[in-house]
Amino acid sequence: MNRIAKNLIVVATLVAPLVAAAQVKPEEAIRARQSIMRVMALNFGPLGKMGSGDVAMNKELFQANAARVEAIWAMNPGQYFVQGTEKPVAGAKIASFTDAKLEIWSQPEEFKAAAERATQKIGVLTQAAKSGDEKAMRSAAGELGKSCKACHDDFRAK
Ligand code: ASC
Repeated sequence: MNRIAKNLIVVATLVAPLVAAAQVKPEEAIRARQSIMRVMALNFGPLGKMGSGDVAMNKELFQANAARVEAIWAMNPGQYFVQGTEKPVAGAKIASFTDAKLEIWSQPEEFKAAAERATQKIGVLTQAAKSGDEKAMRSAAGELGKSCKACHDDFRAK
């Protein structure tokens, strides 16, 4: 089987349980992933700063934001990187840009692995937040931030 066929199967497997998302229009899919990631950034931002020590630890804020990060990630932004959304939609009121790199579609296994690493780090963050152990909380936020950055470096345009 050639590489393109293989990649298509991987993409199909990724989106198989997500038929509803696959049926949204490209414009809506781009909008959906951008919206989810924007809300993700709003909630992760303070966690990253508490993790690095740039701002003082506020346990309640940390725990609230960590719970939101888990819930937002459960919206599975990856499902909106469907075929046909590699380019912005010309003339669209929304989705007039996308920072998605073509590597998302040419290296779907790597993209999926990066998403799974984030899922794993979010699991650690959730546990740390629940434990209330400040050192574990800071470390988990730092580790998640690294996985955000690594995926953005590979799959998001600068
Ligand atoms: C954020 C944000 C990102 C990541 C990344 C982590 O808050 O908007 O893209 O964290 O900067 O290194």
